[in-house]
Amino acid sequence: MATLTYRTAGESHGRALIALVEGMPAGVPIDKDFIDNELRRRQGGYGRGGRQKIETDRAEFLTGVRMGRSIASPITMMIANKDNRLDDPQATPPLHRPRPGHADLAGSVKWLTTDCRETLERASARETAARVAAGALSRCFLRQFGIEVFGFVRTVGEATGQFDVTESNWRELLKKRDESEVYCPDAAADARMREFINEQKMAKDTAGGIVEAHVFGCPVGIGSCMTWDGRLDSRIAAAVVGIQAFKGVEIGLGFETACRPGSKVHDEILFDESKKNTPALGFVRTTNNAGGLEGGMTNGQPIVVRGAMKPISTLGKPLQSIDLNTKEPSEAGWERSDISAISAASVVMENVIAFEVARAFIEKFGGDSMTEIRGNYDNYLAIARQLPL
Ligand code: EPS
Repeated sequence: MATLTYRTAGESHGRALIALVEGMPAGVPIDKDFIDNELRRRQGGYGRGGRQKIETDRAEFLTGVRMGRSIASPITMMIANKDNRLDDPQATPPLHRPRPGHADLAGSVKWLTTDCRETLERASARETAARVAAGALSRCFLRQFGIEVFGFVRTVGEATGQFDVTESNWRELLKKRDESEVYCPDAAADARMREFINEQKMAKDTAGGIVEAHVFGCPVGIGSCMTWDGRLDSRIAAAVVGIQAFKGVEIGLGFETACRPGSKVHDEILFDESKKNTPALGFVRTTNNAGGLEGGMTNGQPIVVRGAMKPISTLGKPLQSIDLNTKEPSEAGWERSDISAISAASVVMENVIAFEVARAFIEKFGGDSMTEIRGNYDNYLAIARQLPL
């Protein structure tokens, strides 16, 4: 049995993006429409640039799937780039004026060139299409165990969506999110967010924001407190900050926990016999400030994660920079870009979190096929319900 992992390949204006997923057990029904819908959602949102009008992202399965099911061999998905011009020097001219905030300066020096293009092509957030494909694929697996992920935009500028997410209202909120242009289920906040993004557009500036994701249906005990990198919160944090332009991550109450006394932070434990047959095994909390993770393990409550995305670093009114060839002052370069990609970022974050949950789930209930994993999962819950043994 292999560990569930993924790698991506591809440049923003190369032939295609590739996601290679290894360790997916045999027998997972692959919902290609769901994966393509996540790719479509990633392309959407308010404040996006011209590229998304060119592309129609779809996952083409090259390997690992037979008649709609995984067969345990590595799965390769390809997302073709219509705007594919990397080998045309006229269409992709060198860029010598690094954009503050982008990978341009550090990457050019690192790879010993003054042409930022070779760095920016891979650093571009277009690569997140491949991450979304891998994450959405992992959700085909998670769904078999009733685990679902819901992501949305919480804050843009001064506007913060005013709503609580619960296990009973999230599907309703999801409908509202899908009606919102910014992917925020609070219509009033959505309007103010659009206004803020419009203001940045007029000012030739850009906008970031805060995105949030909730994972429902995890059984108690995924992840481990035994090693730092076995902790599910550490993996989720790495996956979130690993998304282009993300600068911060919070789990549950996050930074706010540092400012409160313990009695106002920790979630008191109750037992509800009527919920004994759920993946939470009947353990109930009065609050969920821990965001579903204690000791790096799921505790049966929903996992709650927030990520902070900085504003896009390609500004219509460029910031001060230098020309790498002359070291003379110069305005930063300009490339076609977005005013805001916060809506897309919410889709990326929910999918990379899903992948980490699926990876940890397979580590715990390991098996080569869905049948074997299902048996291990059911057996674990049955034994856990009988505690003390
Ligand atoms: C993106 C595609 C890119 C950018 C954006 C995200 O396309 P292009 O550079 O051809 O316009 O719009 O990338 C960045 C924000 C970035 O900093 O590189 C996409 O598909 O998400």
